[in-house]
Order: sequence, then structure tokens, then C-alpha cells
Amino acid sequence: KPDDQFELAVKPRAKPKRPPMYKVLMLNDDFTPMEFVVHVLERLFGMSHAQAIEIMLTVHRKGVAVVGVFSHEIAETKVAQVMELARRQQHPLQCTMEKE
Ligand code: NFA
Repeated sequence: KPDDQFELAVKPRAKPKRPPMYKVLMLNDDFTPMEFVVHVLERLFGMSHAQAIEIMLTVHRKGVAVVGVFSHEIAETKVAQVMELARRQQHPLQCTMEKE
């Protein structure tokens, strides 16, 4: 029939999906200085000083907090940068990521 040539073009297509997003989490410990955590949050997560203090205190009191939500690649980079800064200063600060 005349419309046969169009049948391929109307096949159901997968819905375009937003790429999954990842929460970057910071974990509390008893040794990393509060000021270092504040510095990391300002430097790597673009937070104001007031915002960084607030999030640091949330981690300190609750044990963990989300410090940002990013694409997989950006989240991996942020985690690696936090871990590297902490390692260089010999602080036990831990940072992880988790699918939203
Ligand atoms: N609990 C740490 C302290 O009392 C501060 C800290 C906050 C460490 C957030 C890690 C993350 N020095």
C-alpha cells in the first residue's frame, strides 16, 4: 500500500529520559576540623561562608548531609576532589555519592 514507506517512522520510541542525578554526601567524623570542612564546601561547592557553616554543622550534628546534586561525572569529580584535599591534609573526611 502507498503508506508502507512510512511505517518505520512511526515505531514507538523510547521516551527521552533525563540523565539520572547523584547526591554528593559528606560524612561526619571526630577529627576533621570544622574550618577545613567549611573551606571545602566554599571552595568545591561554591557555597557562601554562611551556607558552608550551616551545612558543615548539619553534617556534624546529623552524621551526614547532601552537599550537592550533580550528573554522574560531575559528582564523581567532586567526590574525588574532596577526598584528595582531605588526603593532602591528612584529615579522615569522607565523601560519597548516591543515585537520587
Ligand atoms: N565533627 C568534626 C569536629 O567536631 C567536624 C566535622 C564536620 C567533620 C563535618 C566532618 C564533617 N571537629
